[in-house]
Amino acid sequence: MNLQLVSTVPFTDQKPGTSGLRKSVPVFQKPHYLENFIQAIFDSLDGCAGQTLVLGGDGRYYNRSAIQTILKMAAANEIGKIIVGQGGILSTPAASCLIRKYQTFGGIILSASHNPGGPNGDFGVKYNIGNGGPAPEKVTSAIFERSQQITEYKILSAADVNLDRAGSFKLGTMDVEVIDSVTPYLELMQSLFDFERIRAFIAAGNFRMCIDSMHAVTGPYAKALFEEALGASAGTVINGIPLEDFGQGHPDPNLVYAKELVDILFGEDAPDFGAASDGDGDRNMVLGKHFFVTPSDSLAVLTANATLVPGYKNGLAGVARSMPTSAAVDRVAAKLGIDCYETPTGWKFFGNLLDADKATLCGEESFGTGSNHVREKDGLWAVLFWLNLLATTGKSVEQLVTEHWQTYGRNFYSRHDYEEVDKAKATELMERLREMSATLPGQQLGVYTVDYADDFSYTDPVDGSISQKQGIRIGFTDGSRMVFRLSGTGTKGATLRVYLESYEPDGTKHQQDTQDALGSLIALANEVAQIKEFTGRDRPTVIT
Ligand code: VG1
Ligand code: CO
Repeated sequence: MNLQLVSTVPFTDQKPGTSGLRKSVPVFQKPHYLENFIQAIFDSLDGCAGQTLVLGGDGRYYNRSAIQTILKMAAANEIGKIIVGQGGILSTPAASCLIRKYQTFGGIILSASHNPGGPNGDFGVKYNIGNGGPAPEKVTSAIFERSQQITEYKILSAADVNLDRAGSFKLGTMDVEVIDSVTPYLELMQSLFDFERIRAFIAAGNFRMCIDSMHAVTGPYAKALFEEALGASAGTVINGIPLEDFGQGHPDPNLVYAKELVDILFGEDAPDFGAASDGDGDRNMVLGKHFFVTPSDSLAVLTANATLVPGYKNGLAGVARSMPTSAAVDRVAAKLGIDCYETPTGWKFFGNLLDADKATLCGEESFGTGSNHVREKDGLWAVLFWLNLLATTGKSVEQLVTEHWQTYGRNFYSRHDYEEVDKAKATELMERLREMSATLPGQQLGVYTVDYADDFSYTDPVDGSISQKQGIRIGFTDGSRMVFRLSGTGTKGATLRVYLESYEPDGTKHQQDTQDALGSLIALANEVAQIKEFTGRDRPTVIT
């Protein structure tokens, strides 16, 4: 085995987005593309020689070969040890769990999350720091800067290693430990939730559920949790075998892409509870019988009832939500007398708040919920949290949510995505809104009066770092709001996201359809942003 120094030139497009570097598989397969980015990570991590890293991915196409490359590069870069998931597989929350459990220097997670997989699908690489969470912007910027100066990378010329069996071996002078991550993840979940109670609730026989792993990474974890540890019947987990192309599906747990599950929960003789997770296992969608829980409401309900769950029985230090997420949780925080933080989109912004114990639960409107047990959002954790609440209260999902609205009022909420639109036009649309925002406050737009309008800027309360241009928000005097931003995870053209929210305190109006309740706001958003003119689309690709 010998060390090779390979000459290379920079790729200009290696700037990480909302969650790591995401590109199509053919881009990652270009000679030196993956290697450059990995070398840039090693080069920008001070003191990583001799240290331990966690490595694994969501099992999508190219995962296995990328892991082999990264192992050989890690050995050549004098990393001390790599803990790698069996078969190269780790869900994102399980990777975070391992980094924390073994107190490693950090970890490399290979995932493009909810983006489709396969030879023409997407792939991604993300670096997580020692707290188990996504690297903050100062680290990702340093990696990008390094990638722009790179002239060579180091790799060991060695045969591929066998990752399918748990065990330890050497690669050059580096230790490699292949582990099954299901057990440590299961143990962490058992430390937070009342498994006995949930088990008894399921065993009583009046409750049925369906968990959709969407052919992605959560299958083995979900089977171990729900069918084995909690005793749900075999077949409770559907699409539970991880496939490299996710069965040609789009592993995004929402009403459009998780159609199979939605049809079951909204069909005849539907089960009482349904949930789905995404490609890498950090997102969740929760459904009741004929009932959809908006992720923003899910965060609010979990917050309001957190003390019913053993892991949170002493209450929460605070909560945090991303800016476009609805303000439903703010109302709960106010009632509980705890702080509520508003961060830019992306889990990396929650890390400091969790580390400093300013927030215990966090959430995003994009089907992401989590807590201080790891530093990533965690899909199965959210499912267990809901099960724990159902078992403890004996109430249905629908009852828990509608009673919540009666107490706090309802934040009607919807996101409209315009996927794969022209990038230059979408940028123009955003620039126009940015310029307009200065003059909007005080103006009358239809029936609405603008209270504030800006491009969201965030100052981290822990380290003072500032993140600007995080999305245009236009708030109205009646408490309703619209937000516009461009996705930082897409790989084709641009994706415009429009977030719409209004508040309804009157309990007799809570049963309206969301799109109807938001109808006039939706029309206004289309008009204000001239969406049709800029995108050429007269309707969104995905509505959630
Ligand atoms: C999207 C979501 C964001 C989430 C991010 C990563 O980002 O909106 O809330 O944190 O995906 O989630 P964007 O920039 O496309 O809006 V995952 O499950 O893809 O790691
Ligand atoms: Co994900």
